[in-house]
Amino acid sequence: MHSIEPVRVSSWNEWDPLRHVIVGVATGSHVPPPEPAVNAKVPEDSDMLGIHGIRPKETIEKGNELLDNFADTLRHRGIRVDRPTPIDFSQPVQTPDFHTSSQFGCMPPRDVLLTVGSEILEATMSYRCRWFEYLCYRPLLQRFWEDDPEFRHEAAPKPRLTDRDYRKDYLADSISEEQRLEWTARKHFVTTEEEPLFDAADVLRFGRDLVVQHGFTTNLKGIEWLRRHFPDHRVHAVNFPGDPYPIHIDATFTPLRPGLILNNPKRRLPDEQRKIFERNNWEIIDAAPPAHNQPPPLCYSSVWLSMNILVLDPKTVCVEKSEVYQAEQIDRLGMEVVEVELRDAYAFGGGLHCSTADVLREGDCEDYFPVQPD
Ligand code: DAV
Repeated sequence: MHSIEPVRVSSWNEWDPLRHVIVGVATGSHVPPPEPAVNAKVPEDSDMLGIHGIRPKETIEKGNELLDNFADTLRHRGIRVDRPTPIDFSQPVQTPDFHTSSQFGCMPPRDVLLTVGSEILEATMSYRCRWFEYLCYRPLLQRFWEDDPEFRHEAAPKPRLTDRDYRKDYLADSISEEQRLEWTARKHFVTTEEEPLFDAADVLRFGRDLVVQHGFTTNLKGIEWLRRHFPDHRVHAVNFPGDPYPIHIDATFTPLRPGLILNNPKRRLPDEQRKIFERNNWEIIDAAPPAHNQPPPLCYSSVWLSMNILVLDPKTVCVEKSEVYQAEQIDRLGMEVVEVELRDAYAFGGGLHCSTADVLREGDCEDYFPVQPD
């Protein structure tokens, strides 16, 4: 069922009042088979090593229950919520260039869809198992396109994802954490510069400025592609030494409101890259520690999903219910905390920010960084 009110697409940043959002679905989610980029993200001691296939039924049911409740919480606050249509993720991905025997899921729309103003851009993605994930969002995007004459539905060039896209040294059976930290600190990531690659969840929107993480899922050509695609924006590449598995910026760097950003204290933004924030009087503070020392079972993401929060407006933030330290910190910063239980859905692809994608936030494109670096 869709409501009578026509859809309008517009969102320029991560904090203006949220009016319409997509919340992901756990149905049919798979642990994908091994492939170079996925292997690089799975820790040595992970319970996901050596298994793939559809995720256990009871975990999918629980995940969907939590995602449905999250959607209801947002609706009760007057936010319109849409959901994707899962495809059959047990199907292989076969292109002229590669084959992988099954897919991933559509719980984290943030990874795939980048909303910038009246545009929603489908990311290239950089995992083979996620090549067709955009199809889950096409029913919604087609409807938005019918409704909103200003809406620009865009898709980045689909990548080839041949073996040339991935560094061979990341295929080793065993790579020490020390080695990983050394590699990631010098930006030796699993993806090469064969062709532009980016996941939408590596991008943060700050009005006229886009801040993009260079890491496993986004390469420099992907960032350059975004720069050319958004000529009216300033696009800044950032990286976060200290993260042995750098995928997606949203458990590392979390803007809360104009002038204030949480940074993962284990993955600090390098001094040189802080200048643009400092010169414009933005404060970057350490995020509170996670409440857990382990991610839940069969989860790709780290315990730092604690800071993967969803800002509803500059005074209101959704925080995962068990993340008590993160909630305390938000409270101390003078913002209202909306508790949302989602931990048992983390395994499907992330937390509160990952599992959503903006359709409409109030407000216009503003310049938050009038003083640019030299
Ligand atoms: O810390 O594992 C998770 C980000 C998911 N979108 C991490 C990053």
